Amino acid sequence: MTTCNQMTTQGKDKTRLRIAIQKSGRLTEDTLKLFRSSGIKITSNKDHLLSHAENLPLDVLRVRDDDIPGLVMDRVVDWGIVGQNVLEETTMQRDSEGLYTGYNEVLKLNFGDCRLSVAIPTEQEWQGLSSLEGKKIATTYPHLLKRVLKKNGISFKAVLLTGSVEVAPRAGLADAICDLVCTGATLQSNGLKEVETIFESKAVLISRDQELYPEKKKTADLLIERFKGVMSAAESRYIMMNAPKNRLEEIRAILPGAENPSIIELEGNKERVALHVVSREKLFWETLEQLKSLGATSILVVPIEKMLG
Ligand code: PRT
Ligand code: ZN
Repeated sequence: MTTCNQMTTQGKDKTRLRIAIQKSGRLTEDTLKLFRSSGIKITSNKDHLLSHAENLPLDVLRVRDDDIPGLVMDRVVDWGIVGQNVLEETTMQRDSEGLYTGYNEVLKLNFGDCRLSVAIPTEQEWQGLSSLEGKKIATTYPHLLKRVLKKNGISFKAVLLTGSVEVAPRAGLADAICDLVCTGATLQSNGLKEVETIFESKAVLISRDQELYPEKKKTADLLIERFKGVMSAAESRYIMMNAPKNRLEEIRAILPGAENPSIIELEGNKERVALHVVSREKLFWETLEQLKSLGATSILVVPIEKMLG
């Protein structure tokens, strides 16, 4: 186990980039997957607060997600990966306490998507935010909720809960809730309906509001490029097909986000060519069916593992 002393010493390290990630929760698996895909090998004892990358000057601090914005703002770590919901709420909380709230957003990541919404019991009527006037609302995000309701001139009483917010109305603790929603299944199974989204969120990579030492900056720049490469590869596909020469224009027009394709002659066939292309957008079945109707055959769509440049 890492001691506080060790941590302080590491904090003064001018060469190893230090990043805080969620120890165990909804962001953990995707964060570790992003690291793996970016070639970061970390010693994987998840019970240790601090792990070291084996192949890069990078240290990973595993903490509760709520602590991540503060660690970045207090400059204990260089980088953090956290949901925008927690980041925004913590910023407002720290502001109210007069604490420093500086940070930079480095990258929006392609996971952790959710929304903060108001939900009320299914049988109740909803006439817009004014229905919340004077009501008790259970939430983990009192500042985000207050910001929106204040803007709309609505007063309410926040009931602060850090877990199981969705049971509050049934337990008689609140009239409504304001909680994170992804699929909506949790609300539904608790007899609640989503009535208003007040904040959209995804995971972001943030950095401390201070120039990094040159060696750390080198690691940071390298990782930013790799993270971008991993994310754009995740969306991209390599598409191959044989196509009639006289329909090439139409075929190119329906391929989403495709750069200049390679057109390759087919041995013994003057009317048809092989077409290879990287598409940087999501490809739907409908597009493949359209390609087929334009005479394309042997259509192959292959995922891309890594992409640079
Ligand atoms: O222990 P620690 O404090 O680190 O974790 P935590 O329990 O506070 O957070 P965790 O792991 O639940 O979520 C971490 C982050 O993931 C959140 O701050 C969001 O940025 C993001 N995220 C994305 C979500 C969800 N989707 C989500 N669906 N966080 C929570 N939920 C919960 C929500 O609170 C509700 O209970 O999932 C339930 C709703 O899900 P659906 O799919 O039924 O709508
Ligand atoms: Zn948390």
